Amino acid sequence: MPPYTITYFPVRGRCEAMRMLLADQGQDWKEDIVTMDMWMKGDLKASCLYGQLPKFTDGDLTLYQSNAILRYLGRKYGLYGKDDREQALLDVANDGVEDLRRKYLGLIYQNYEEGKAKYVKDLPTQLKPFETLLKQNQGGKAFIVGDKISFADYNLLDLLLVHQTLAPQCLDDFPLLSAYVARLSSRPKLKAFLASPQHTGLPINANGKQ
Ligand code: GTS
Repeated sequence: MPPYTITYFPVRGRCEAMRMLLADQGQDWKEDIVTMDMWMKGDLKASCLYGQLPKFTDGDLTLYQSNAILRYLGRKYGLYGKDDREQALLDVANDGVEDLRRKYLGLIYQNYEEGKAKYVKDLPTQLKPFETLLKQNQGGKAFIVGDKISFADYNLLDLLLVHQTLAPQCLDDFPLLSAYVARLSSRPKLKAFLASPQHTGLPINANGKQ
């Protein structure tokens, strides 16, 4: 039995970055899939700390909050920078990913039809900071921070992949981000995961919009 269980709805959503991290680090995990019917019964929601999923367990440790889970796995597998300075820069990057993820989720779940055109038009402004961060680290040839992959890289990669689904050309004017997506996606274990039914068989979002 793998030590980890991800309890979540049958979507990639806020869990795909942690799945990518685990797969790339050669770890197994169990999926505890919660359908909307199960969720609507209310018992599980009532038992969750913030009334929301994902829930993540590592043996007898239960965690909520997708970014806290990513950071936990980052610490556990040495994917959280080599010193205080790198950790701080990783937090800067990951908080930026969270900000854009919230905007993306707002579009998907609240404003897709009316808001998509403007969202896509404004996307270069939202993506530019990540191109800047990459450039600041070894001219963009490496990871978002430092010379080792981090929890924030998996989170950023997922965010960029979902945006490429939303707007396939969105990285065309960002050569460093384009190369970064290609480079990370071709890491052997990550590549195998991204091609597997575990990834391809799940919708990105729960309402069918992407
Ligand atoms: N800050 C939380 C995190 O990062 O884990 C947000 C979690 C969240 O919004 N969960 C949603 C949920 O449980 C599902 S999803 O948006 O992540 O897909 N919704 C059901 C509910 O009853 O609130």
